[in-house]
Formats: sequence, C-alpha cells, structure tokens
Amino acid sequence: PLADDTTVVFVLGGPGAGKGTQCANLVRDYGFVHLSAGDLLRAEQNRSNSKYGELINRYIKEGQIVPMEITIALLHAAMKGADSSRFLVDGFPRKMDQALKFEEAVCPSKFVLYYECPEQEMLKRLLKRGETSGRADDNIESIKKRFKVFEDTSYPVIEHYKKQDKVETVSCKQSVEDVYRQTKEIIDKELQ
Ligand code: UP5
Ligand code: MG
Repeated sequence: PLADDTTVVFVLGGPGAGKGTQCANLVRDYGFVHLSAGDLLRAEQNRSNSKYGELINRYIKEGQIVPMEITIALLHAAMKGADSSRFLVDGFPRKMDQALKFEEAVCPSKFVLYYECPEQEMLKRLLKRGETSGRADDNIESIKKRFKVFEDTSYPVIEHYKKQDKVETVSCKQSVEDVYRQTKEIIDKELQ
C-alpha cells in the first residue's frame, strides 16, 4: 500500500508543451518522484519479455491511448517502489475513464498542473526535438494524430478538473525559466 501522506499531482498539457522539462526542475527542487506515463510505456515496450511491446509500439505511433489497465499497473508499481511520497504523474490521465479509475484504485490527486500551449508552438518544439529524439511519434503524421487525441479525448479531463476547481494553469509560451518561475509559485502555494 502507499503511504498515508502520498501526494499526487497530475501534470497535463498537450504534446510537447514542456511537461517533462518542468517536471525535471521540480524533482531537483522539491524531491518529487517524476512518473511520466509515456516514459513508463516506452520502457515497458523495450523490456525484452514484455507481452505488451507490440501493442504499445502501435498505439504510440498512432498517438492513441494505450488501454488503461497497462498504464495504471505501470504507474502503481512505480509508486509502490518509490522512496518518496510526492509524485508528479506526467501525461496521465489522458482519458476520463483513466482519471476515475486511477483516483479510485490508486490515489486521489491533489491538483492538476496544466501547461497551456498553442498548437503552433508545440508543433515547432516537437519537430525540433524529432531531429534527435528517436521517438517514434515525433514526426508530422504522428504529431497531428496526437494533437487530435489531445483535443478530443484528453482536454475533457482537464475540463472535468476545472469544474472541480482543481486546475492550476501555466502559460508555456515563454522561456523554460519563466515557465518554471510560474510553476514554482503554484507548487509553493499548493504544498504549503
Ligand atoms: N521545450 C520545453 N519547454 C520549452 C520552452 N519553454 N521553450 C522552448 N522549448 C521548450 O518538451 C518538448 C520539447 O520542447 C523539448 O525538446 C524541450 O526541450 C522543448 P517536453 O518537456 O518533452 O514536453 P512534454 O510536454 O513532456 O512532451 P511529450 O512529447 O512528452 O508529450 P506527450 O504528452 O505527447 O508524450 P508522452 O510521452 O506523455 O506520451 C506519448 C504517447 O504515449 C501518447 O501519445 C500515447 O500514445 C501514449 N500514452 C498513453 O497511451 N497513455 C498515457 O497515459 C500516456 C501516454
Ligand atoms: Mg514528456
């Protein structure tokens, strides 16, 4: 079981908004454990005897959302094995059913950190990263599909939490440092 003082922050935002970049700063300054659902899925995909490798590969390339049982199991296992009780859950939940299931079966979230970024800017960042990332989904065809899934399926999750007054929004169209300054203010307020 997880410790009683477990704190989960959902870090959401479109593809390439800068979630991973900002989470790295928060790990350094606040002792969070960073759990990127996408990174966990990519690691599982590369594990030699994973039975889900092929499936994950297919979903990620198409920008589709992997069945939630797989992702939630990976997140839960990583949380149980962690040596801190503060978690940044990055890029998850991306679909309403995942949000409800995770909060019921694993842990309720404290709040949502939402990185808001115009599509044009995200596109620019992802294409640039694609020159060196080796990620199977950093190409124009996959990126377009990721944008569509974000708008149709993942954004409604943010709206759901907005209705509950649980969303802190950070505007991403600035330098990494400026985005982090806003992020810190929110974290200091929420964790005090
Ligand atoms: N960069 C960052 N901040 C910048 C700034 N302020 N100014 C200029 N440049 C900035 O950043 C992206 C790039 O932009 C980097 O090169 C960075 O240097 C630069 P990054 O921090 O990596 O952005 P991030 O929001 O983390 O982008 P990422 O591509 O990781 O977002 P996605 O949400 O698309 O990817 P994720 O890995 O979460 O998911 C990938 C796929 O996995 C999904 O499409 C889906 O198929 C699958 N998935 C599921 O099925 N279920 C899940 O629950 C999660 C994922
Ligand atoms: Mg990321």
